[in-house]
Amino acid sequence: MIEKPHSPLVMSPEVADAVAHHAPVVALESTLLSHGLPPSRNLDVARRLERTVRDAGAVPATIAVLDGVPRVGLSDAELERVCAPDSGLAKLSLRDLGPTVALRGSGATTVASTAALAHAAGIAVFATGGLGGVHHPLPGTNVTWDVSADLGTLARTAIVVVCSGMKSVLDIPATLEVLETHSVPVLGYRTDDFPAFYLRSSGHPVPHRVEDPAQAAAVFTAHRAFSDSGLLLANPVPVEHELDRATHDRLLAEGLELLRDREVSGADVTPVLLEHFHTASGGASLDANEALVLSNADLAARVAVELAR
Ligand code: PSU
Ligand code: MN
Repeated sequence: MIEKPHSPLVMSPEVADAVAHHAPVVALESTLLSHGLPPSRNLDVARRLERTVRDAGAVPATIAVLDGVPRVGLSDAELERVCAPDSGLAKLSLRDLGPTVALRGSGATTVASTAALAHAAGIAVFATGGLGGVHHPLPGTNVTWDVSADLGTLARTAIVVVCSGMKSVLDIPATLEVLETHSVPVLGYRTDDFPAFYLRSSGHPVPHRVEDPAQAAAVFTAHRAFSDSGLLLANPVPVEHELDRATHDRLLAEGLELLRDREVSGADVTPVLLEHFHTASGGASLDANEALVLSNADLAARVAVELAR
């Protein structure tokens, strides 16, 4: 029998101390920094995310793999490295962690790999922008196998993921069905509609709604008595930063065409699409993306504070 090896993850002293004392901690992912935002803005957003978590009373733990070491909590120099235009960091899903550690590589972590590392470190709350999900089938086919590992990971990782739904490029009803199949509770934060990242509503209802961080924390605590799965807390983009629907629909149609023309597939789909939105919207989608991740970091910190009571 092969024994399960000791986890190679390394926590920053501040995060290790907070976890040891059951103080509130919020995990933050690095793919949205390195692959989701332009290098002109990502470092500023990274620092503001950490400040937002602190201002709400929790300790931020940004996660990435650097030189073969999964790091939970980054120094400012490490944050700069993740955000550098020439970082050359790979986008690491959960399946890439083992190879990257063993082969001494580096990379940014997605929702799947961040959730797994955060949970292994003893962190219960994680903030991101948008969850990965089920893609639409390619033209001429009626089935897709492009289903984000974010879903499978949430199905078996006890963590609260605060996000603004998923990008409208995905098949949202199909993604909600997969979450149901895996018994992942989906909570709308002060909304009855599941959000669609740049837009406050996807047109699909959420099964449950909560009004404040204490209710979200109470739901997670109750859920854990029955299941080891995660929980999705869906927080719509702040009203004043929502994209105009017509602009959104135009950018999405163009983006899908671009994916087809350039034959983009797999892990490159999300970064290519986000970049198209950011350049073609004259920065409006960038403002929306920043505003929603900051709002999610704030809410995640408040939920972490409630869980730590
Ligand atoms: N939220 C953002 N920007 C991003 C992401 C989330 O605001 O770039 C990333 C997350 O890391 C998520 C990934 O896991 O997009 C989804 O990638 P894929 O569709 O390849 O599973
Ligand atoms: Mn995919």
